[in-house]
Amino acid sequence: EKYYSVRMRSAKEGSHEQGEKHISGGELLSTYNDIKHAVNALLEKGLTHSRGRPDFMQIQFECINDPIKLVNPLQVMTNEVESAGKGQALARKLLEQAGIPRKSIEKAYDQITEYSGIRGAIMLDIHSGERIDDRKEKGVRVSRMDWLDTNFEKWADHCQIPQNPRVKEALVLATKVSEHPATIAELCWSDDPDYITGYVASKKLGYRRITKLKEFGDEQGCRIFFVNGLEDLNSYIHYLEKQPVFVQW
Ligand code: PML
Repeated sequence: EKYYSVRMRSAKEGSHEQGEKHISGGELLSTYNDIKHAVNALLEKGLTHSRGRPDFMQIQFECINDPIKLVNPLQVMTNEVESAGKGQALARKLLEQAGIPRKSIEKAYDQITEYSGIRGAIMLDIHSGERIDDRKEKGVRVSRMDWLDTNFEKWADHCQIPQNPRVKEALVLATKVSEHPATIAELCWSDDPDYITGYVASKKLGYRRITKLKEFGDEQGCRIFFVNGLEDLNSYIHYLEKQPVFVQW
């Protein structure tokens, strides 16, 4: 069956220095008959957001010609922490366990305020700790991935994980990203001021949720992919943006 990538992004007019402010985004894969439903789901998502009311929204769909790759979801574990400080300390420890040299983790954290102003994801080399993508303020937007609701619900039931669309989306993205052999780990937390849980994910460690990685009210999000042995940056970015992936349990 033919599938379509359906994407949404919304933004708000910013101040002169800042340009527009990103509000929200969304990615779905849909059959032709379901496009109406998909567009509506993304419209709903973009209309109500804690980051504010959008002044601008774009929803688009396009057909996918490449075969869709099926991947198993990462295993999920939740770590309860008392404070953002403890959460970030745990995140660093997990990144080290995933195979990133401590020096590079420290270097990444030295730049973290700069990185958290970026809309999409950024890539850091695990040995140098330096940013290696060339996407500046925009970063990279991972796209063309989804998980069919019925299959997700069965999985959530079985693993006793609440059927939260935010967790689903983040897990789908983390699973796709971790599937590429150059990805060593991902570090992420939301730019939603009302949502403070984030995660470290890797093929080796699974999807490790951390219940507090920032304070409520903080609108700085973060999404970093730590990569190793990248032969071709463009083909890695192409995988993230274009390779269609269905998570399937
Ligand atoms: C986001 O909302 O932008 C990212 C959310 C990451 C954490 C989701 C979870 O609770 O597992």
